[in-house]
Amino acid sequence: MPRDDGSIHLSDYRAPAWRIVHADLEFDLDAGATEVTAHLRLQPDPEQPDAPLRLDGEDLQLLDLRIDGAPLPSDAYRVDAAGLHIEGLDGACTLTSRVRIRPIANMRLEGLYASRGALFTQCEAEGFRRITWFVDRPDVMPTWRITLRAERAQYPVLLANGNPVEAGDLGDGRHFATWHNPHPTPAYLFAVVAGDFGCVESRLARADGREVALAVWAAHEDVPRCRYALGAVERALRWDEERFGRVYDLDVFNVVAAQDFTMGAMENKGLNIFNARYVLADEDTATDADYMGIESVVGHEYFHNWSGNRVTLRDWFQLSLKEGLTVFRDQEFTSDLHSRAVKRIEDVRLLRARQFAEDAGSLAHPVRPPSYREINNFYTLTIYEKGAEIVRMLHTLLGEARFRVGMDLYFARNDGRAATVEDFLAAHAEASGRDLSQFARWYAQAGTPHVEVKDDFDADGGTYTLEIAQRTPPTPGQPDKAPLHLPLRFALYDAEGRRLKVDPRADDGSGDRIELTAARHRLRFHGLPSRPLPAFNQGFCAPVKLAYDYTPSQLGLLARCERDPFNRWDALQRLATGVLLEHFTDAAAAGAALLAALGDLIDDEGQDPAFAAECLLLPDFDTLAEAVPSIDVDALIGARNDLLDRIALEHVERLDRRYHALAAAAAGGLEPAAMSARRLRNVCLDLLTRLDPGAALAQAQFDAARSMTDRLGALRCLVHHDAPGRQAALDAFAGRYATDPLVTDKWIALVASRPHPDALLDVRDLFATQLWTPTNPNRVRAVLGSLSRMNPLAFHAPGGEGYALLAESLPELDGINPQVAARLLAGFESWRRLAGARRNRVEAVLQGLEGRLSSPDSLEMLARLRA
Ligand code: 0A1
Ligand code: ZN
Repeated sequence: MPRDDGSIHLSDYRAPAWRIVHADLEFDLDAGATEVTAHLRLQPDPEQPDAPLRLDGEDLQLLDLRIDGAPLPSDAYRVDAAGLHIEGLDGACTLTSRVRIRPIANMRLEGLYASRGALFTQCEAEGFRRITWFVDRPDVMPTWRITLRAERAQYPVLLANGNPVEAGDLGDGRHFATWHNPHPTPAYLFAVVAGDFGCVESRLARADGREVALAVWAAHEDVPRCRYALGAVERALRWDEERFGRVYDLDVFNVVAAQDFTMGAMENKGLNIFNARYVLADEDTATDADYMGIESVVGHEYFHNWSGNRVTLRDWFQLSLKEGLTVFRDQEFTSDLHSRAVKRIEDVRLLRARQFAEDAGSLAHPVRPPSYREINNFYTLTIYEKGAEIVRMLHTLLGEARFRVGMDLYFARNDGRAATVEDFLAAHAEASGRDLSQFARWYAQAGTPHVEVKDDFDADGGTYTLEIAQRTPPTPGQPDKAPLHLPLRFALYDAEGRRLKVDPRADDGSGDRIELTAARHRLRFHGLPSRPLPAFNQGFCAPVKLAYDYTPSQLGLLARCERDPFNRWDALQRLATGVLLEHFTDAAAAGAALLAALGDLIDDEGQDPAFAAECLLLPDFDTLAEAVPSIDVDALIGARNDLLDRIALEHVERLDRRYHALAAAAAGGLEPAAMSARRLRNVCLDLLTRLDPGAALAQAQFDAARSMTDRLGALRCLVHHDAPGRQAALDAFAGRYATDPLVTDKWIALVASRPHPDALLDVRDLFATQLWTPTNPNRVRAVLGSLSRMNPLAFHAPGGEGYALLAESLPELDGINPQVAARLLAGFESWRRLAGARRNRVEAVLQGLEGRLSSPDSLEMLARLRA
């Protein structure tokens, strides 16, 4: 229950006074007015015998209310803003309610809503209460029977959770379908879909010998683009059986693509609903990155069937219990199927650019927040990505075999239950015999830990000492932090880059890894012939900022000799960051070391081209902004551009040679070698276009492109480097894909992220066209998300025009879809560290929003930003 100020606290948790053991729902579907009849079998908690029944409901028109079939007189219940209250019930009973809802008027895309002539639901986190009266919390888990009735012509396909039971004709052009979900499932996983869809389908034998029918549904014209997603479901199902021993538990698994969807996708039991951008793909419309994204999101939602659905959450404070764990599982899925090194680099890039910024800004919160006002605001990078890093650390601490035993125990013990972070840690502690009580602090403490390493070498005795200190900075509401339990891998190299065998007598080193638990640790190694070169945090096994005073030449050596590919990449990122932020005393030597290392990589045909591409990409603006105490926008953007120009100038011939040499490999299809080649080729093209005002190469690639990766890569170069052919290419692209909203989003995102002050004018122009559809979250993100997150130059325009542009649109968007508006507001999360007048300008803009936003989502965000 919320406190008087509207906040909800973990420490206030109480078990539900009434449980719903079975829900039997009937829907008479119609976009204008849908009637929902709910028969709920209710059971009181014996420990709270006199508690009244309270049901959640929002925007419901109540038509009828009965207990055990008898109408409830109007003085026997009360409806207020908090819900429907019924007092005086003396025990288990069946409550039947009938309500009317209006899907067509539902712009928030929560509950039952209409999209392109079809009907969809979205119930996580608290959308089910917009469908019918219910105890809408994750620890209430009935089994379900769902009957859908609708006009056959408009809604020939009727899908719901669970297995299909019965379907038939009702006369008068109407038909019905009944579904049964035998697994105890909370309301946030409820789903129905009705519409005119086609599908691709296949059947797979499950590991337990039973068969499952898989289907991916979409609007008829999009069905040919569903094949790849179906293959991804098949791969995910097999992988979860093999790697985690998790077997699917229904006869069917359905995925449906929706063009209007707020988030990426939703793991409803047996009926996943996806944002169309994570389903639809073919060579003409999807980039390689889109394909990878689809496979990963399909995996993520599928894996939730165990981590989230079979074992669900006791309350929303435990959100990372399902999300962090499931991100870890989807990361492992991608790593097992593709390049582990490249996947790790991509994930750490995201973590550093976005999660570290979140953890250092006004919106910082622990992976398990102690309180919230609007849970929708906590679907964050901290809950998802940092949550996954915590699970990854556990995996590192325990090792794959013991981790798997712990996971098996967790699933076995909590199957059909609503679990907590404590249940998760208890299973791992018991299976491994490890004490995880200090490790649990990771869930409670916000902020990115800083680990600082200093060393000393005593040449006489050959003794090398590492002093390791950890510290977590203050975050809102948490001024003081305690030391965390974290694994830190390390290695020592000699001056030629040979790995040194670590002295087995090292004081508390276990060879190549230590576990930090205290604020300070000292490690000592004996018998070393000369001062070694240390390397730390291989594979980024702990999500920390690690400081060690490397020289440029040491980083150059590490970039060549480190055994761990992630750390080779990281050495170059450190070198580049040091050059960009002028950290090195010998700036010339640092620049030269970086250029030499990158030159070698461009030429190195033995290396995975995708890895080389990752090394050539400098740390992005957000990552750099996170590495400095005060954000001087112009200086960061300027330094990045200068260095990119230098790299291009220095290596123009190499880049050109490699670009052409990769052409044959890049002409392939979706095989890894072809994807890798296209990745490096497009990075080369971007650097080369910096030096070529005519952008002939980019123009040629655009004209000849056979894949979306190459077409969009070339268009990006033309647009972002202001090539003469820019407008013609944009028009050609727009014309070719005018009827495809997902591809249209891509070119809009390019326009809105063009690093030029005029991007603001272009966005304003877009607002005035039919392309601006504020009810479609993908389109809003393509325009305003790209501007605020992908275009620091225009967003941080010195006069504050970018801030104003975003802020101006928020009141209208907030009235349509509060979640979308609140997420856009988070684009201001680092405002307090902006240097110069920019900080004041954001402050003024935020102040100007006071009184103009109305949703709890946006109000909570604004309050936290301004606190
Ligand atoms: N559980 C989903 C994320 C999600 C959350 C809220 C949504 O609606 C507002 C939709 C999806 C996932 O992790 O994929
Ligand atoms: Zn998820």
